[in-house]
Amino acid sequence: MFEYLKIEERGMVAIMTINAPKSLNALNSAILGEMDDYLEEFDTQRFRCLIVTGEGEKSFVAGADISEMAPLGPEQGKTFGRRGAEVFRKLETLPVPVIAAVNGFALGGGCELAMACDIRICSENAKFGQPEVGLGIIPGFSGTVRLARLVGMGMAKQLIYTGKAIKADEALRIGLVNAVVPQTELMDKAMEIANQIAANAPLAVSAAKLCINTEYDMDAEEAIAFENQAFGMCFSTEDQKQGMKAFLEKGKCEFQGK
Ligand code: CO8
Repeated sequence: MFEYLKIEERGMVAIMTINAPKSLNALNSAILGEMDDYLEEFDTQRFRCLIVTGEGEKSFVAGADISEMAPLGPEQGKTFGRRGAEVFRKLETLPVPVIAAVNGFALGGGCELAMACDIRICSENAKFGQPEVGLGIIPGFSGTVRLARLVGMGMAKQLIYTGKAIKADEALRIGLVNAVVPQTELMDKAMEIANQIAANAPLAVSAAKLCINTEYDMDAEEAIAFENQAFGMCFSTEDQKQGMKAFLEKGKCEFQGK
């Protein structure tokens, strides 16, 4: 059982809610530790998608815990940053897709958490930003790495250097989120996408995630070869046989993940 995480299971979809609304779900070491434990034990056979959200209607995650960071020295700061970065990397490399359902503030470490997810959707009241330089630090949970990759170098630099937050519609415009919906529809929308993913062949979805993540850092030749390897692997699965058979027989396939 967790103190700061609420875990819900809806069919083949798991929902992880960060539950520290008094501090707007700010991430302290304890929360990061629980997230790490949860991801370490995550059952990728049973679940085909994970949704990450924050408790309440005000905040997804309002950053790393400033009260915990305030007294840190350089080595401790580095350790804290590494802790968050490692947990977020686990999310990014989880074999199943992760959807961030951003239900309010996604600032600092909250924006970085959302960016470690595969897909981001948000409510109309969401606000995104990297306000760290206003606190004398830089984004330390891989925000300088992922923001530029998602929205381009120019916009990433503006957001990080100014520390100014942007609203949901602007986040949509620059490609930081995939969709904006009313707060009351946020989880339904997240579940809709999650169920669409869950209906597909899980080994293929997982291979696609691995390919997209890995090939990003490769040159074109290497990336094409990597994809080809994974493509070949798909033909060793039962899902490929059943999926194509069902298509040819005009039926529907219930993928087994084999
Ligand atoms: N850390 C700790 N406590 C927080 C945080 C936070 N990031 N955000 C909010 N809280 C607390 C407030 O202190 C307040 O507590 P209390 O009730 O005890 O006074 C409570 O949550 C409610 O917050 P507010 O009263 O401030 O609510 P408002 O609606 O007035 O404002 C804001 C909401 C605008 C979100 C405001 O709370 C805010 O600006 N929060 C801080 C946002 C921020 O700067 N986030 C970035 C933090 S730095 C970071 O994330 C770095 C990540 C990389 C770390 C690298 C490691 C070295």
